[in-house]
Amino acid sequence: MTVPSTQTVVYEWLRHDKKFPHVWCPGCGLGILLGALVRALAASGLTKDQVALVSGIGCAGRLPVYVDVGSIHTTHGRALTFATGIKLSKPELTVVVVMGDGDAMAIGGNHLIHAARRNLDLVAVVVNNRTFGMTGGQFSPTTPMGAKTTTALYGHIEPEFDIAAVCATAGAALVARSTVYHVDRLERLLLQALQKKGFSVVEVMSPCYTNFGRQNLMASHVVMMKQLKEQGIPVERWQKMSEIERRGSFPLGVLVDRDLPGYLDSYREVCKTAAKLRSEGKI
Ligand SMILES: Cc1ncc(C[n+]2csc(CCOP(=O)(O)OP(=O)(O)O)c2C)c(N)n1
Ligand code: SF4
Repeated sequence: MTVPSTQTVVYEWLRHDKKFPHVWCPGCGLGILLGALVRALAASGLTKDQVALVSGIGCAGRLPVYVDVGSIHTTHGRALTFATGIKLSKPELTVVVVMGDGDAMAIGGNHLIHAARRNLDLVAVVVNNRTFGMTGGQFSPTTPMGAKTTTALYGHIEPEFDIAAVCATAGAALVARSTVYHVDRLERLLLQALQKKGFSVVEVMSPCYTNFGRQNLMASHVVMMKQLKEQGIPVERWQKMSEIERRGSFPLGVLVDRDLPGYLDSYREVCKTAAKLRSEGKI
């Protein structure tokens, strides 16, 4: 397959003449994710009318606004419920859901684990900047213990959720992780998720200097990017490391890839059975 040039992708896939400049802070990782996502969409061979983008509320939730496909910017924590409805009524669409860690794991945590359990054929992109970025840097379920936030001035006292591990345990078909520093890997993983049948989760570690880095006395967004570069270890290498060596780092790449029965197939069977019984006057 020919990979289109970046310029072609930008002109074809972004609402470049309508929605820009974007709202994100300088140094935010969301622009890098946006670039990687549209390049992966272009490389997937899908046309724009075959894709739907869904998001909740938050800085990450703004992302679909910039992409020139059918998109819906819904309510905080409920993006997966809208995406489920879209997929059930239009199964031919590739439905991509973009959420922040607060959106996906706090208010929307319930929906995330059940979407994974059902193995709905959706792509969930969870941007983990370890904080509630849009609302000013409150702690989220992925804020590391000890970190300072506007709601944990003396250091956060809760342990953090591992998004990828939660989704893997809940039953997702594909679970992958990258950072916005590792952009080539991110693009490849997004493409793999787009092509996977079943519930695919891509966790994207991304810096929020404005509302997380500054509170934790990091000198700049560049320092945060360097930290992501060092913390993200390819999973093949990470598996060979000892517990001590793993401290402070996380694995990158495909963490789970399995074929599982999907909700859509079972749902179609139920619809067929119901239609048959109705036509026979049995219900
Ligand atoms: C039902 C509801 N509760 C709370 C809010 C306020 N709110 C808007 S964005 C947000 C947090 C966003 O954090 P996250 O999902 O991590 O995304 P980020 O902004 O960091 O990308 C919250 C709490 C809301 N809009 N709706
Ligand atoms: S507040 Fe944080 S997450 Fe939101 S745009 Fe700024 S840097 Fe990005």
